[in-house]
Amino acid sequence: MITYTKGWVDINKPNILIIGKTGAGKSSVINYVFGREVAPVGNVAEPMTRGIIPYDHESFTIYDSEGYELGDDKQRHYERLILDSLAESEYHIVWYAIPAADKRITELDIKLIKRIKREGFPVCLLLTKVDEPDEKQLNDMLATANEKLAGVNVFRLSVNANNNPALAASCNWKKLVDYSIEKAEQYLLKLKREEANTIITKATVAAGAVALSPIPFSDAALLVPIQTAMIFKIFSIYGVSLGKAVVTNVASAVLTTAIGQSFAGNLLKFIPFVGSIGGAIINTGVATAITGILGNMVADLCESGGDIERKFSSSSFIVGAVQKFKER
Ligand SMILES: Nc1nc2c(ncn2[C@@H]2O[C@H](COP(=O)(O)OP(=O)(O)OP(=O)(O)O)[C@@H](O)[C@H]2O)c(=O)[nH]1
Ligand SMILES: [Mg+2]
Repeated sequence: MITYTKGWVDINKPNILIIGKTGAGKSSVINYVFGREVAPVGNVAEPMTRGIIPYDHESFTIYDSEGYELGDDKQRHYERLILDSLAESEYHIVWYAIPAADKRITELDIKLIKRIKREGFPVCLLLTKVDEPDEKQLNDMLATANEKLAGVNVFRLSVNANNNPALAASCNWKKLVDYSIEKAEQYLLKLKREEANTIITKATVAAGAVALSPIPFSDAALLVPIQTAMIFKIFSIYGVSLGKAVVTNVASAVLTTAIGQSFAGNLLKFIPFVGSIGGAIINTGVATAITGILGNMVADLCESGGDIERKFSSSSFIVGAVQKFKER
C-alpha cells in the first residue's frame, strides 16, 4: 500500500481522469494505486469499462473511463468525447495511458495529448505494462515521448513487476500520484484565482461608479457593502466561511485608514462638516484602488492556507492593505 502526500488543506480533492486505448491497463492502474481491487479488469481483446466511473480515495478521486478502440473513426469520435467531457466536468489532471506492450506511441495519441494540454489541462503520460517490451523498445518509446511531447511528464508503470525488483524499482507509482496531486492543486488554484479576478473586476467597477455618484458625502459608506460582498464571494470560492461582522469590520477599517491617509497632507479635500470619514468624498481612483487591493489580498490569503480567519482579522492584514494603497 502506497501512502500519498495530501497537499489539500482548504480546497477540494483533485479529480483525476484516466483515458487511453481499451486494454491499456487503465482500470489496473486504479487498482494498483488504491492497493485493492476496486475497478473491474478485462482482457486486452474485449472492452471492459463502460462510461465513466469514479473511484473515491481519501486524497483524490480517479475517474475510470471507457477506452477507445482501434480505427481512425473510433479514435476521432473518442477525441471529441474526451474534449467535451473535459469541458463539461471538473477534472483537474488527465492521466493518458499508453501500453508499452504496443511498443509505439501513435500520432493520434500524440495529437490528443497535445490538444488536452493546449486546452489548459495538466496531462501526463502513463506508460503502462512496461514489463512487456524489451529495453530497446521501451527506450524508443521514451525517446518518442521526449521528442514529440516535450513538457509532458512520463511515468513508467507495471502491475506485474512483483517478481522483478529492478523493474519494480523503475516504476514511478508514488511519483505519479504525488505529482498529480501537486499539479491538480496548482490547476485548481489557478481556476479559483480566475474566478476571484472576475469578482474583483466587477467590484472595482461598482466601486468606481459609487465614487462618481451624485449622492453627497456617501461614497465611503457605500463602498463598504460592495467590498464586503466581494470578500464574501472570494472566500466562498476558496471554501472559507467567515462571519459577516468580521468581514464588515475589516473592510471598514481598511477603508477608513486608507482614506485617512489619502487626506493627510491634503486637508482642503476633507470635509469637516460631516465629521466622519464615512462621509468623505473619494475619487474613482481611490475607490477602485482600495477595492482591488482588498480583493487581491483576500485571494492571496486564501491561497496561503492556514488559519485564514485569524490572518484576515489581524492588524497586519489591515496595515498591509493600507501600505499597498500608499505604494500604488
Ligand atoms: N503484462 C501486463 N499486463 C497488464 C498490466 N496492467 C494490466 N494488464 C492486463 O491488461 C488487460 C487489460 O487491463 P485493464 O486494466 O482492464 O485495461 P483497461 O484500459 O481498463 O481496459 P478497458 O476498460 O477495456 O478500456 C488485463 O488482462 C490486465 O491483466 C501490466 O502492467 N502488465
Ligand atoms: Mg477498464
